[in-house]
Amino acid sequence: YEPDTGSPVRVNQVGYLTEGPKQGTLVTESTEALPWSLADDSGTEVATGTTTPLGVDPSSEENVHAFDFGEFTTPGEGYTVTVGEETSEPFAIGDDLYSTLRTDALAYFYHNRSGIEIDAELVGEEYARPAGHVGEAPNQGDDGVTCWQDACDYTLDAAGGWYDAGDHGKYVVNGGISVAQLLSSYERTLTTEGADGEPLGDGALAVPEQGNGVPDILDEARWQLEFLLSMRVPEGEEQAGLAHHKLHDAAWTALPTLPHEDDQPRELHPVSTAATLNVAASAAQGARLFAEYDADFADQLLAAAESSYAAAVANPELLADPNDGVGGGAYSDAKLTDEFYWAAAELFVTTGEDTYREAVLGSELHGDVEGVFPPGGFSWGETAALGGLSLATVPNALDEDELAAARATVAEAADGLVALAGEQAYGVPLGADSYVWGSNSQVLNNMVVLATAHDLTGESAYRDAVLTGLDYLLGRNPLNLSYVTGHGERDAHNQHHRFWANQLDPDLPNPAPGSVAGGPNSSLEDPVAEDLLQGCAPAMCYVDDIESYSTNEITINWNAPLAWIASYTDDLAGG
Ligand code: 9MR
Repeated sequence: YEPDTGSPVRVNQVGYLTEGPKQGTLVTESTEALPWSLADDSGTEVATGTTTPLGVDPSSEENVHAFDFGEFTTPGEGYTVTVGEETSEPFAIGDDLYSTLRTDALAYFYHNRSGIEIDAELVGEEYARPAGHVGEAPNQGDDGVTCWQDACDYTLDAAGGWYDAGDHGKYVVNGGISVAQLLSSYERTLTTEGADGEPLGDGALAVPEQGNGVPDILDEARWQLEFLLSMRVPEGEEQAGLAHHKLHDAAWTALPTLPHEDDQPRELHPVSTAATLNVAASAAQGARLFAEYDADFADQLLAAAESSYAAAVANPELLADPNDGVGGGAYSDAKLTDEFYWAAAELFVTTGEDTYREAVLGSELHGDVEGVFPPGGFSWGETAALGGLSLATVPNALDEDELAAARATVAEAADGLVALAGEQAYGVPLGADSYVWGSNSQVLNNMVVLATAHDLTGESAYRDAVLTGLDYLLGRNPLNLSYVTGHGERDAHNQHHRFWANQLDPDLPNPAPGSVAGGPNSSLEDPVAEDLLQGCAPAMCYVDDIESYSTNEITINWNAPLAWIASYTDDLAGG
């Protein structure tokens, strides 16, 4: 299998901000510097320079050069870079390049709601579909779900929430980080000068709650927060206060299967400390953001956060079984210091209470830069960063020195990531050894750390590393591919999804615009990847095939940081 990588001249296929860095990568056998030429859409040469040979890039195992046209600052569309006989994909230079990406990335969540009809008036005929898992045959409803293997004798009403990904499972551990990152996208607009709340506000997004006086991004977040609350064991039961880890089908369904066509039994899987802490953390954050709009809901969130946290402290080692992966992902996680840190931090920011202060300051992670911000990126299983970022950005009861230290931790982590990105031929803040399942979200989460450092300090090096990270995701990469559907000339559009399955059934749509693929995964963890990608260089272990779930799935916890970053980038440009 030889991937079609198109032109060896690699650029961000969406475009470069007028005053931002503008770099590309050339794949060539040559070890000598080569002349490059930038042309506008009429083909007129507008800038020239020479490439910088970089040698063999470990992420692609190819010989590459970099080129830099950052000094060119004339907005326009249809620019191309040519080296010798080879010409890049076209791209724009300008400031209003990323507002559509923000809206599209956020639309992903409504599209993937469970328990509600997806309305043609909001998404268009192509993407409209009946409600899933509301108990209409052949569906079972998530409103009266019972425990797997009869492990409990109660039922839960766990309707609603978002489907995880290509499958129809609903998982608390990646549900928590996803909703937290939407909440943070919004919270950033309250705490950061120059961040614009309007594109997230009431009427800004295509959601059914438009016009209710609440910012649409909070409406979207609430859809998931209500689900997370509903995954808690009922009052009066022995395990009350703890949250079930996940709810999903008894067996994996075939592709394609629309949500309302799923005929599998739906089952609640056991409680876990990690799930309980995800509820605690995200509900604590939600409580402070909803206070202004719905005090009762905010109170309910805070009470749930506090009792969940207490239940987790009392039951600190209830781990999800790594082998519980039939019909749904396992999402098992054996290290919970980070979830404890995150939940304590959010509760502290919201309440200022000493218990949480002590838990934060006393955590072995507090002040441990790489512990809180792993250089390979934070994720659903490494969540301390979410707490670290909130402590540094949201007004809270830390004293001046403690706050300065929390901020310094973010800056120090970002310094490491700037250096890391600077070492990569493709400018991406991810090392060649870090291409794991969902690598694009590891990149995005590193970009969130960088962007936050930029928000806090105004240092342009942080901003530049965010933007070169975006370049990587949108086409300046070894596969010459934009990993975001509908954005860029050569885009990923066959991601693993049970409804957006055009590759298998021409009557079904491709993924909606703004869906980010998991990305290269050097571990080859599905049959298609194993078959096609043996021996691949890390950043080339990817195939845009619907069956390659380990390289090409889409999920809420990958689209959430995309939405955060699109929002940051659009604000940066004043868009
Ligand atoms: O994102 C998850 C990744 O970190 C794990 O390595 C992988 C294997 O356990 O699972 C990923 O999550 C998938 C989940 O298990 C099932 N639904 C789709 C998720 C994204 O691929």
